[in-house]
Amino acid sequence: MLDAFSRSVASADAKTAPVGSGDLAALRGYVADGNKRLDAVNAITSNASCVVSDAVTGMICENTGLIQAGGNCYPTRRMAACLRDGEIVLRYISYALLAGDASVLDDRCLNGLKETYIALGVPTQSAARAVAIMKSSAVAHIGQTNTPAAGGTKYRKMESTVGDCSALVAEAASYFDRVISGIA
Ligand SMILES: CCC1=C(C)/C(=C/C2=NC(=C\c3[nH]c(/C=C4\NC(=O)[C@H](C)[C@H]4CC)c(C)c3CCC(=O)O)/C(CCC(=O)O)=C2C)NC1=O
Repeated sequence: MLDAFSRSVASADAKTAPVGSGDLAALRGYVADGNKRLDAVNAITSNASCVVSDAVTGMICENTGLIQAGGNCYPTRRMAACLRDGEIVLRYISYALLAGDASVLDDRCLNGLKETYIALGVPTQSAARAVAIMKSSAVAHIGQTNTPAAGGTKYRKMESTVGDCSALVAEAASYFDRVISGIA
């Protein structure tokens, strides 16, 4: 499990080299944008249960067979496991975003997850769809592109300094894409 700093050290050491100027420049950016990064993590963690339940609901709306006999969100024991898995995935994505590195997500969450799903009969395309919906809402919360029209009565605007957070939005999106390609 690495973060942006230990990743640079590990890759320099693997080449028996000093930490390179490119790595140092990237780390300078990581430090300079540290408060933005914390706001981005907070945008996900403060809205986690809403993001997860909305995504699982959306996945089921598109495929109601999931909550009928034989569906993998039926009965309630499986529905609870599904919601829990959504929370787990989002939590590991928030760790990766905080660390600026995907290894915690890879090692502790994705490693073996697809195989587990296949063994249990969890439909991986549906799971990937739920993660894709989580991606849309998490990215909207980080980039503050959510609107009252889209959010309805649940609309929430996070208090944070307004500025360019496109790089963090793209980085967060990449972790969701990593989960999708890891399980689908
Ligand atoms: C370390 C991190 C970690 C992960 C990632 C994890 C996932 C995980 N999800 C599981 C089950 C499950 N996961 C789901 C999830 C879903 N079913 C659907 O139809 C949807 C597509 C989807 C929700 C989006 C379900 C329903 C089960 C229970 C399946 C069963 O027992 O038949 C199981 C089997 C054991 C259990 O039921 O608890 C594991 C290990 N556990 C962990 O500790």
